[in-house]
Amino acid sequence: MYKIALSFLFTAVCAVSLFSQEHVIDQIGRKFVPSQIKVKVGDILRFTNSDPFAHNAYTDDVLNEFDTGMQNKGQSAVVPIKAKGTFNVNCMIHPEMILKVTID
Ligand SMILES: [Cu+2]
Repeated sequence: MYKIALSFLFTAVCAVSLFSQEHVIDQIGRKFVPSQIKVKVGDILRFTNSDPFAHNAYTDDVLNEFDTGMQNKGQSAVVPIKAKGTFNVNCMIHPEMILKVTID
């Protein structure tokens, strides 16, 4: 029974990883790194903060709207990609921070 459960879990993990990919975007030196990214619907963006001060990531895009809230050093936030298109992500604390996301 244990082996069956384990193989089911393994299959489920493989299936998810086939269809959904996680993309890590670091917030470091008051920049999103990388500053441009190409993703697919169903993928996940993980925003990490390597700076010693707070950041935020948000977009006003109608179809993919999100706001990670305040992220302190070392914190990360996960955001799902819901629809095709292109949009910019900004940090409300540092308006010069821009990430361009292209979804196909
Ligand atoms: Cu910032």
